[in-house]
Amino acid sequence: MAYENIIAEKKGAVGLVTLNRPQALNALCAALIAELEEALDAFEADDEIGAIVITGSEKAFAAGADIKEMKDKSYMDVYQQDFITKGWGRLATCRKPTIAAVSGFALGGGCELAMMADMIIAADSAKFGQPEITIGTIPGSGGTQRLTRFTGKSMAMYMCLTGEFIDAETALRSGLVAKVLPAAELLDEALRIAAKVAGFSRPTTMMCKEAVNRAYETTLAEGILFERRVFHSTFSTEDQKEGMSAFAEKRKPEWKNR
Ligand code: DAK
Repeated sequence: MAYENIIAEKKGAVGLVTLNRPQALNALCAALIAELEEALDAFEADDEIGAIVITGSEKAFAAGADIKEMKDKSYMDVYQQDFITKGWGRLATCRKPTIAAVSGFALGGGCELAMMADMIIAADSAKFGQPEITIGTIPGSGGTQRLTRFTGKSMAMYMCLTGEFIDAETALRSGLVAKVLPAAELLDEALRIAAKVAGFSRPTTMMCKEAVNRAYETTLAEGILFERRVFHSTFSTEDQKEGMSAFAEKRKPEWKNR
């Protein structure tokens, strides 16, 4: 798959997307988002792929939406075109498990893109921020909502109202990222985690992420009920029988993805 603003490649059962617009710190221009949507569609449709990693460069995961591309648009331009909506949420709608591996800047739309992944792992150099306030606007791709759910109100308000960045350790403490590593180890670790997830029963990983994501959409009682029903439904799969039998027989399970 040849693209201009990203690199999409397969690493075994893992689909790897590398944002690749170094001259603009991976600013998320419309062409990049269109390519990202296409690459994610392709990995979602590919039976060989069981998990997806999205990463950037060492200096920047992504420094946000492309400010130069949007600075002169009028309200009517952005409202009538539903500006930069198409493709922007694609990562959040992936059914296969996704990991954002963040090194350097993850700002504005870059931070929002990372938060659409199922988990974020970060290099110790990572800097997360929602600096839209400093350019006269507010987060537009979920920053006020997802960040608040990750970190709670105070940290989200601090980041959105001051535009100041937080470092990787603060992001870890705040629940925004799952793990922090030296930059040189980031991609290998992201690929290791993704390969591990891709090595489990595919339908079960999809059900599992659906259940976790439900926690963001519903009440506790409804979420628990949803989880219970999905848990019950795993007993209709061949892989639940295989997984539990393999445990009892002291052998490794052979997943059928059915
Ligand atoms: N857009 C365009 N170009 C950018 C950019 C950006 N966001 N960030 C960096 N660049 C470009 C710089 O202009 C510069 O280009 P040249 O001057 O060399 O041509 C090049 O990348 C290198 O940047 P710097 O020279 O500035 O590098 P520094 O190391 O000095 O500074 C920095 C790094 C990341 C601190 C700085 O570049 C910076 O502050 N960048 C802007 C960060 C920012 O404000 N991001 C938020 C943008 S607003 C929505 C979806 C998404 C969004 C909204 C709605 N919908 C779905 C509706 C998102 C909005 C945003 O993200």
